[in-house]
Amino acid sequence: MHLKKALFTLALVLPFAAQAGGTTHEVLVGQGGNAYVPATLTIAAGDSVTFRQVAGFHNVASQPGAITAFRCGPNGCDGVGGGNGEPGGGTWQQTVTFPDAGTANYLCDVHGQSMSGTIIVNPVPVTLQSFDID
Ligand SMILES: [Cu+2]
Repeated sequence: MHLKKALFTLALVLPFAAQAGGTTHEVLVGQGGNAYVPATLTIAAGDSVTFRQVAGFHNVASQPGAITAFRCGPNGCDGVGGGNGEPGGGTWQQTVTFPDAGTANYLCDVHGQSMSGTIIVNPVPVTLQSFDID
């Protein structure tokens, strides 16, 4: 009976762990000049980031070693539905999901290192609230 209770508790807890990710965050592109705001954003694995250009002529391009590779602009993202991540003007937004924990540094292909940002992806904590096996 105690084993059954433990299995039941696990079944209740795991769905909550799976739902811990999935939040969508926002980075403003070109806010206040050639900048990303916030320049450093910390999220959880499974979360997404919407890059939303408000002014200027930019894109977002992950750098080598990024935990998730992406290159996005007004025409979409490289390798996604025929889009491409070339820089452009006007207002646009693209959303990137980060399934794995790690770090993704990115910059603007037009402005280089003077316009760069970092996404820090934390692992999703798994907490077992009750565990009881005899
Ligand atoms: Cu730029």
